[in-house]
Amino acid sequence: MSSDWWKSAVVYQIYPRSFQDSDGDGIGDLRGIRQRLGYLQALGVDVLWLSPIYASPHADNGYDISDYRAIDPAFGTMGDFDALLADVHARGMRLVMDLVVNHTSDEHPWFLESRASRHSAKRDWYWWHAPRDGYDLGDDGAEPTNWRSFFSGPVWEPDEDSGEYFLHLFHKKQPDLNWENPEVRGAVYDMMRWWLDKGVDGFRMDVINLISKVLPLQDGRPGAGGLGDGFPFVVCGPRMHEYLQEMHREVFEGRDAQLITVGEMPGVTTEDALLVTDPDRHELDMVFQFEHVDVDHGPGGKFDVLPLDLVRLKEIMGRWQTELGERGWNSLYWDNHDQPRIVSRFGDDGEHRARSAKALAAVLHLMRGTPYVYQGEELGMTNAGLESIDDYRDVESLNAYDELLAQGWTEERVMAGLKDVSRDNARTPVQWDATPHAGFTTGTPWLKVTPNHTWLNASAQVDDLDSVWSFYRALIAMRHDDPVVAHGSFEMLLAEHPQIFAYRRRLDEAVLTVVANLSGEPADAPDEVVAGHQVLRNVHPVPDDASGEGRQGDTAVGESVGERLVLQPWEVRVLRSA
Ligand code: TEU
Repeated sequence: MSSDWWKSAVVYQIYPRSFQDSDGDGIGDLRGIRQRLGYLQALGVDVLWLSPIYASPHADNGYDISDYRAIDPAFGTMGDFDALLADVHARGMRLVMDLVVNHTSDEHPWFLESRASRHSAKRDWYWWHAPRDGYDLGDDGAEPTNWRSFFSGPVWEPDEDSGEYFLHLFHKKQPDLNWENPEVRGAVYDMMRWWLDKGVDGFRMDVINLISKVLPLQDGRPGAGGLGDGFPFVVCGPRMHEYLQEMHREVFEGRDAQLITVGEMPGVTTEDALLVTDPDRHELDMVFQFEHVDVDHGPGGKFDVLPLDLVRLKEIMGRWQTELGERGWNSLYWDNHDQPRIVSRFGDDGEHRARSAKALAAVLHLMRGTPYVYQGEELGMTNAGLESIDDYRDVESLNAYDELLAQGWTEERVMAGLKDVSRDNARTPVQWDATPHAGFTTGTPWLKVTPNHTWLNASAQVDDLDSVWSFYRALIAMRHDDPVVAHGSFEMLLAEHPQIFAYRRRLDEAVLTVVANLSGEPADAPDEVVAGHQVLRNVHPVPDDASGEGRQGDTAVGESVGERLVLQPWEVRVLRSA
């Protein structure tokens, strides 16, 4: 096994709460995941990443952890976990844990002890600060800095008992750990070794680029609602690389060849990502950057949604390909549990749902980097279409609803924003079949199942060679089987074309060309992009067209392509030569 095996691997993200329920309580669980391993193996994915399954009060669906070494009862027991890990390994796949160590739950014993008194031995494990000079605790403007939390409101929460504030970049039930304190780092590394000793195969590290803060803490530029922007003082802070290198030494050294590590890094630049992923620097294998999914954020923030600017999207994705180049390594993703569904976002979830899902999948999967498939993406699952605020569950959405109304947005505008980009769009239960709760649960699902599950579901797709699922399976197989996909160089084509996303990969003599029409109108592809034989396409050739190949599956091979190509709406072709 080479030490960069993950360059030809595909990761599948499971959001356990919404994947498969086995006991009828409406919440997915570990036994449910075990029941579906055959499905995942058939899809061909190599690695499973589980969103957090640790003990948690679930203020943020498990991203608020109260015990890093226990399984939350909603998901099962440690026995269930051990059985799952053994089953995953027996099927030749690997299992990656979510590591959430920028913050803990406020119910974690570390925080309880820290909070107990100003003189607690663990006081310095979190960020405690007195009110601003001249102010009393709880006064307007008394917070130590003016920063806005990712989940609305100030990042500082007053603690009456000790008369100080604690820092939480996310929810007030997610206090930030103080990584400046070496005891904190030691405790985290110890916990990580404990999981690796159990046999897990790596970590996806939640907001790991926020662990080093610029000192002293200082006010940010004021924005909407009177709060300031703390982002510049917490993103990729001064000690981040030092911490990641220390973590590597303390936790991964000697066993990193078998592992996969990916850092979630909002706001990361290509320069920092290159430093993190340069193998000689011993930090992480890859990072999740956000630029390509922030492309539709308007001046009013993520709920102020802009139409897709394809040229800009290509500029971003092409730049990440080029800048990480041969030295660094990209993670490739459209969907995750924080993002709306890609087919509803950049595709067409109406008439051309399947075709646009396939085109977007091909564009992503054949780039240089490790692709991540988020549960249901392989079916072309759509946004949730929730109509009432009462149907939403996500804390970010619920807080934003209150905040934006208070800022003067109309109810209609807020609800439209949530419908487009709420995190709940990705969190609806996986659509396994056409039965009442989509085969997800026999009870009442914690979040509504999307009504289109009656026809959009796994059981309708797995045996259909033309399905979105089969197309994903073909793309995953290409990464395994064709070295140009895993290792080839990248060159963007037609950068300024307003409809077509096209690029070329090269390895030795092999040339792979991807040309996709990411629009609902036909598009003319210039001759320069048309070369080689077709290895994948998402549109049926008509029986008597020039190719003479007749009707065949979307995974058609060997069709030769003429001089000039008019791509149908959302058509993608993948061509290969040598
Ligand atoms: O997300 C971090 C992050 O910066 C964003 O994705 C954020 O959740 C939101 O979408 C901003 O609009 C990670 C986890 O993936 C997310 O689920 C957690 O809520 C968050 O960290 C806190 O742990």
